[in-house]
Amino acid sequence: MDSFNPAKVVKDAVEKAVEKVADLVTPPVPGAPGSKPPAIDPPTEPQGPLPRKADQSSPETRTATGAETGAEPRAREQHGEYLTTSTGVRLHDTDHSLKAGERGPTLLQDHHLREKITHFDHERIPERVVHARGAGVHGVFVGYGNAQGVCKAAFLAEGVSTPVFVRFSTVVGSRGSADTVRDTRGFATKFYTSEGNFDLVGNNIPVFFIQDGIKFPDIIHAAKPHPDREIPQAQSAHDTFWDFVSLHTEATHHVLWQMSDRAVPRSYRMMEGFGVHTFRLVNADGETALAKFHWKPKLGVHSLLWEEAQLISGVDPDFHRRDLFDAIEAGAFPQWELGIQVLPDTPEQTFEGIDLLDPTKIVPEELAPVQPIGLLTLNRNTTNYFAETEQVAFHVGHLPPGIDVTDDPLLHARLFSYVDTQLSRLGGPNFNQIPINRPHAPVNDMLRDGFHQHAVHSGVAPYKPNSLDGGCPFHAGADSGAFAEVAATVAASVKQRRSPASFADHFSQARLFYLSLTAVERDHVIRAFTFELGKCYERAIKERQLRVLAAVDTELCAQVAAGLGLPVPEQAAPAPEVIPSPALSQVGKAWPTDGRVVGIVVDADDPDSLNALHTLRQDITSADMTPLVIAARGGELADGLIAQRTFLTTRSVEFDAILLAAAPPPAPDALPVLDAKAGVPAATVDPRVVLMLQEAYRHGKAIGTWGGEAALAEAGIAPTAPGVVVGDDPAEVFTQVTQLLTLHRVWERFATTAS
Ligand code: HDE
Repeated sequence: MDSFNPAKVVKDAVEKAVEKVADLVTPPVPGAPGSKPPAIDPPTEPQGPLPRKADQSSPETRTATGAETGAEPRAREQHGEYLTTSTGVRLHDTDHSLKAGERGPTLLQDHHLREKITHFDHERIPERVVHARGAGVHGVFVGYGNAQGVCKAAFLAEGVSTPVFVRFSTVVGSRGSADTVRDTRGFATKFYTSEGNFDLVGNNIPVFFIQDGIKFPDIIHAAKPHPDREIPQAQSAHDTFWDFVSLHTEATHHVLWQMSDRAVPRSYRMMEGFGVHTFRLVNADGETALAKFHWKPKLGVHSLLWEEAQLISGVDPDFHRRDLFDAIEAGAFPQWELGIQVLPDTPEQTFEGIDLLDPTKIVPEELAPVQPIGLLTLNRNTTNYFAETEQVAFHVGHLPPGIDVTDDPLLHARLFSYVDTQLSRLGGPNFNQIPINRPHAPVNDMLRDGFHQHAVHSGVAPYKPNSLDGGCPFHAGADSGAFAEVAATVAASVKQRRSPASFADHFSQARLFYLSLTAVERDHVIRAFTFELGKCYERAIKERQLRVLAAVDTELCAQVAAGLGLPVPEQAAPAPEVIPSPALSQVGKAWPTDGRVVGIVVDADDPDSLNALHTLRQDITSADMTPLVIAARGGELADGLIAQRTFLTTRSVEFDAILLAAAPPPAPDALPVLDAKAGVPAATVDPRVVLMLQEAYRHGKAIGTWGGEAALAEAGIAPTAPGVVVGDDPAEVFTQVTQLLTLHRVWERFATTAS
């Protein structure tokens, strides 16, 4: 690897990309539905469509064959002042069908009615069979240039800026399921490189359930809702899932991750991403190396607590989407460094005894450091969810010259699946011509016709060899940017349905992961197993899974067994010796706080508590965080000061930290009959505020106050408790709370049971 200076390389290119959005007027609180607030009276004057919001973008206006059109991005949006049919004929009425008289039957000749209803009937396309629930945004990737020694891909060259589209997702749930369920998250990136699209279709967990793609339908059928009743939705806490994984022990390492905090991220912005498989990199001299891809979030890796995740599923099922869109709208652009672990391309394809073709194994960072090779900045929201996020089609076979696949059997099944699935999902073979999928490199294929063909191909000879079209298109040589498969040796072998013996180790890395966690994180794993198995009906399945846990760690097994009220099974063989990898723990480091949400509780009737708020809100916004004022009632509380939340509408789980400007007395609606949350006993302070503080405290969140000590007292929180800041000056209190936020949670508050 060449030496490099990320700060220097990125400075120009990212600032240049971000400059493009400098005209963004950051609204005080993100989330406005449109670019202009509506008037109360219905509009009467015809006008063209309003401009889109400043934070929004859409795919570049490329042709279906990748050429620049020079057209404005809005050229693809609807335009004109009047309602038309889909063929541009103006309409004078879309509210009444054409009938034989006011009270008569509807006429078959009403072609506008038929067009409108027929189109509506076909608005839905099949949701993704896995990863149906997702959120996509636009961004830019800038290469540091230091990877060129091992990889010739042009987008990794120093300072090269490449547009990207990223889609985050959950795996198990349907398109309308909640965001904060316990699940693996997808992290799929489409790089529109000058050499064609590169799709890095990864997850936020570095290992997978299965070693061979032929088992994918089995694990997914087991994880999806039971086929008879179609429940539970978006959950692994049910019998079929645990039935499968307890029998199929190669899933154990992934299951350990899924029962850890990684499976309930605080935000998409705070997740790592992993390519999972080992890829093969090629440099300009044709030399090869093996590599694993990592995305490292600049904000660190942080998670929700399980209770928070459950509450949020009800309070705000769109929590992760909203968080991503709001952060981008507020200008707190999330960033990740792309990193690679570079490993020698030896004939055995192992590293330090780890089989690199086994996707249930990691290479600990302590053995092979992750070297940053570029920076991803997500800076634009989508303009239309369906056109962009629903229609984006990733494929692990979209590879630029310089990046090739290895013989990982999981990867090979994926190379088949991703095109195949688009044929039914996107309705035909031309899905790469949909705007969000169009490459930014010239397309000169000989694929022709098919449903929804957008290209208008010229010539008469879409075959090779030909002379009628002048022999075009020509093959490219490696020196003219062709993708050429690495001539890797395939050992002469016997055709068989078998895995190598090295794939048989199912427990050592599961144990390595568990032992790499801090005590509080291990506790969360224990509770997650107890919760999920506790939701299973069949005792035999729980007992079988306990046997698997015994092979991972006796303490883990014993604690889960105790929670389930079941006997602790004998350990069949001594637990494998492993060396923990501290890099796998999330706890203990300080990180930036951009995009965090700070709730400020005020007394709407106490002008003193409102005075300092204008400056405080400004301070919070300047720190790239979002302040939300919480009061007994909505609307304007003082001059220009709006309450974004009320005690009725909010819950502690919306906030990363809570500031108390007062101890507001019970509001008129503080009655359980009007708001069930008001059932918390309280005397002088609104019970919803007391509940909010108790939850925030229990969830290890920072709490700061100047003037709200009485509320702390009613919530039973000592002013000297860890992570509680009491002062006179709001700015000073906020500064200290920010310090606490850098650690994500006040970890001292958690008593642990794991050793
Ligand atoms: Fe996928 N996967 N997958 N997968 N996957 C899909 O493709 C599949 C696997 C991943 O935001 C599908 O377009 C098979 C591993 C992500 O649009 C489908 C196997 C990893 C996304 C498919 C795997 C992933 C998908 C469904 C076993 C992490 C969402 C719709 C061999 C490295 C992409 C679609 C998006 C989506 C098949 C295993 C990640 C059916 C057969 C391992 C992030 O083609």
